[in-house]
Amino acid sequence: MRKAVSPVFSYVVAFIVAVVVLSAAIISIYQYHSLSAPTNTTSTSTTPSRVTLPVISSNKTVVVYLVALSSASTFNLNGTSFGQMTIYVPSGDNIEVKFTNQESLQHNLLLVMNDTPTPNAADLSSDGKILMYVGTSSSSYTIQGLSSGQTAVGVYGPLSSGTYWLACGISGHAESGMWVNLVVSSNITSPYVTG
Ligand SMILES: [Cu+2]
Repeated sequence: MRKAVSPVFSYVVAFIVAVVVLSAAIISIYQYHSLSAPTNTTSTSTTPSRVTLPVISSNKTVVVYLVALSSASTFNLNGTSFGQMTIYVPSGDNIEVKFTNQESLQHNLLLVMNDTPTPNAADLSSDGKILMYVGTSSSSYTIQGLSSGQTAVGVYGPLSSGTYWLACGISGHAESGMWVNLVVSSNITSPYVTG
């Protein structure tokens, strides 16, 4: 004999399912809106992971620390990949990048004024204009970088308004995800990072 299911039990199950579905819908709507929100100074204050960056006020230099972490995927910067991190800097400021490689694989860091949304060439000079070489040189950046445990520092500026990447220049590394966005705008009053 099949045991009859109590109507009360059925209602409870239906209620739980409804709550789960509704929660998922609310979360997905919230995420959609937070991703598509226009970038202006009033809406970005709601971004959960917004962190203020240090500035050397005497020479308007924004200091950025980037690390190729050994604990994350091979092609990461501070544990992020594929432009998950975005750095916002006021127009006219300088940027000082301190780059450390913790990985066994060599990595370097280039500042690129990009003209494509994402890196899609093995050589980053095909995707924009390379402005700075950290931990490498203009003649060897596609093959050579810092060894594990090394740190290098680069300073560039003043930055003009536009979009840039900080990305590894070794062939294929940026295409594999090793890049962060840098947005320079006169609408930004103090530098910060999200992601
Ligand atoms: Cu690399």
